[in-house]
Amino acid sequence: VIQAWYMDDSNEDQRLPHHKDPKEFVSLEKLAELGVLSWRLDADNYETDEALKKIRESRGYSYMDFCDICPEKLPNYEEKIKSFFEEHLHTDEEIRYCVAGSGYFDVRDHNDAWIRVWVKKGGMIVLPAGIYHRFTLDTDNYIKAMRLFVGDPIWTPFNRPHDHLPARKEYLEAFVEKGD
Ligand code: KMT
Ligand code: NI
Repeated sequence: VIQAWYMDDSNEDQRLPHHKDPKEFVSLEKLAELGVLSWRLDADNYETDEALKKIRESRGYSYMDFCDICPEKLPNYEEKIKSFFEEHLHTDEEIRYCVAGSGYFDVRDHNDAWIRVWVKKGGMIVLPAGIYHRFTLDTDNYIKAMRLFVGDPIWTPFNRPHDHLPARKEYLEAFVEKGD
């Protein structure tokens, strides 16, 4: 339910997979080194799922809502789709649990290369505070994601460059090896 790979650098439709030729996959362990955490959960039973409950309790994810991304349900759809795909960071974790559909969360690696993380039904990911990233739907054009947060949510995106923010500095100190 979660696969990741390095992206090519073509300017084709953002909803296409953008694999390199040959394909270059990225392991979940490598993602974890960048601070990107992931789980596989039972999306048909999220209301009663003990595994989800444990993650929420241990990480303090008290807030929860859903984001349904389709033209009928998301106000200002076209505008939002565009802004999700602007490279940005947040001052807090971005936590998304895909309960239906699928989408691409692109994250920058240590060398500023794009890694495309394909999250499908049952996949949950945490992007750490301060990582540069962006989001797009894939060609299926639909995702329903649970959004989690520690306390009152702050969704503000800071478009790149925002390197002076404490969250950015702390991210680099925590997850980018010295001298890399
Ligand atoms: C974000 O912050 O990029 C989003 O909320 C995208 C939609 S969540 C699948
Ligand atoms: Ni974001």
